[in-house]
Amino acid sequence: MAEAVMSDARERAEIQEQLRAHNIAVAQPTDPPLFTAAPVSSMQPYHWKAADLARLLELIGGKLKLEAGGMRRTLRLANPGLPYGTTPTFWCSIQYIHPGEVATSHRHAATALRFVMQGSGTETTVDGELYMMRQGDLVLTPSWTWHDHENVSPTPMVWLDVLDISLVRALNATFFEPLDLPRQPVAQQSDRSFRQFGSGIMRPVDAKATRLASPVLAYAWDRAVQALEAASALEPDPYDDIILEYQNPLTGGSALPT
Ligand code: GTQ
Ligand code: FE2
Repeated sequence: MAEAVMSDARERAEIQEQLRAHNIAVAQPTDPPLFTAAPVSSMQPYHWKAADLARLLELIGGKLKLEAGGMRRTLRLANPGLPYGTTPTFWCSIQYIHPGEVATSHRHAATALRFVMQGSGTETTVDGELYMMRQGDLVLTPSWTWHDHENVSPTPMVWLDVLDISLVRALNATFFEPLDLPRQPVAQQSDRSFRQFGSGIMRPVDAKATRLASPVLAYAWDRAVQALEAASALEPDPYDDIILEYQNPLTGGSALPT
């Protein structure tokens, strides 16, 4: 409200009292403003320290079964200022998977991305395309794509999951479907999208965007490092130094729409 105290404040309070039974309200002097000059969030800065995360990952890795957590074993990074999520749009979780374990197949409206933090050798299948995840890789699971993970390496693997579930929840657009098989059939050649687009400088002549998300499911770390090393010889930005972003090779835009 523009004026701090409304001259009809007493009448407003009385009317509000009458309206309450009908689930109707009138603006009150004490209401938080409907519109703010810029976005306001109760989200708080918070630093989750690597040493704590490592210890807590070993704790859940040793004690928590995969099954009880919906076939995923994760630490969820809960922002202390929010009722839900790491940010108003994202949930970040760190996933721990033992050798031989299968995080079974499902799909959801929420889009996910994963950064492999530790270990190499988990097979992820996304909509029939199999990819072997290695440390440092970025792997995308666009909205409503089937996905499952199996650690076929001899050591545990850890990765960061970032899902836009806070956003999807705010839009009341949550959908989820489990597959009736632990792993989906592998329908296509492995690494197909990476073989098509992974060079980053060339693409198939007839390639057309069929969805908002990038057609590339896996952005390999060795390619990302090559790009960064090449760029490191350039004049640095005074604020960002050398900074590159993962792109949708068909549009040049963001790898994921959200
Ligand atoms: O790996 O599919 O951290 O569906 C949260 C939800 C991971 C996953 C999470 C998920 C997944
Ligand atoms: Fe998932």
